[in-house]
Amino acid sequence: MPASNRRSFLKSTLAPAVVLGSAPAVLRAAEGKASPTFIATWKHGLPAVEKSGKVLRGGGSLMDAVERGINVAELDPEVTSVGYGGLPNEEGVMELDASIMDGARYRSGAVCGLRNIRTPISVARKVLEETRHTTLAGEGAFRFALKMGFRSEQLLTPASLKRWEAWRADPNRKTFWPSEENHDTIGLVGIDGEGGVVSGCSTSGLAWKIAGRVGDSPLIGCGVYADREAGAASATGNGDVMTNYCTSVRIVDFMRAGRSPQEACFEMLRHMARLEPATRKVRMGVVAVDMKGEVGAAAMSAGMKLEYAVWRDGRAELKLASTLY
Ligand code: SD4
Repeated sequence: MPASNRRSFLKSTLAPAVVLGSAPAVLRAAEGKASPTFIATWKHGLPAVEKSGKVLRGGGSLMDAVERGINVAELDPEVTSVGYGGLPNEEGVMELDASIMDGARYRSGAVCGLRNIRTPISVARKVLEETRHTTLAGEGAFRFALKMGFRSEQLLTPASLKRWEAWRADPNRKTFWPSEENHDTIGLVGIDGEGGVVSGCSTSGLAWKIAGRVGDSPLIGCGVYADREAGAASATGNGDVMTNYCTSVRIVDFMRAGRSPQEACFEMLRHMARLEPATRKVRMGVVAVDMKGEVGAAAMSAGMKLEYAVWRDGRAELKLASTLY
């Protein structure tokens, strides 16, 4: 049956479902298409995926949807690990990392150590769209952002400044000489059901990090990866550890080999724990989506309590990821 006839046949046989508002998903499934799906890390992922869903439904592209979803967390001063209102490095300066990968085109854009710009994911996207580079860092990334029309703004809120001052004043404060644990990046991955797949990530990095430190979030294959043949993944947690395992690309490769997103997330964490048992105690979590719109999320240890948000068919919900240990 030609596709157009098939569509009208399905529409007529599924008429009651149309009334209930669930027909689009049913129709898509019957036509072998996945429903657009977004999954994002942490509680702040919930308003982010809601925004992504709205943008896609409003006619935006998948790249628009992922970027603008992440912008919600970046611009929220209450989210102290991403964009405006994040926690600074040990010198009291905010240095932001972000990346976005379009798995349909195998193209990505990233910024590292970006200062004074509230929406680093949007700058990362500009790197992808407007240049032939993949990654810009530090001062050059900032000047590029200005050329692209972004405004130079203060990133510290009075609350984040106060927290930095309290940390500095504490003679027993923990530092990254050599190790400290804190976290909470936004990683947001999605498919549009039309073959598009995107992974994006944005963070202020680990609080009180050494100036100039770059985490896993802006590194393609680590913080993000997307591949139209398999799906997409993103990571959150201790980037100094996760970078060594190229977390996201490995999850995508596990999906390519036939694992479900959930199995692929666990397989990745198991792989790390087997190679280096000490990683079992490290805070890290991962999320993934495959091209069918199945999702997965997992954290290494029960101590992490990784919440994640899923958007599908116009509904978003917050869930708690399963843990390996
Ligand atoms: C980093 N992975 O800079 C980031 C921090 C993070 O959840 O994800 N926190 O290492």
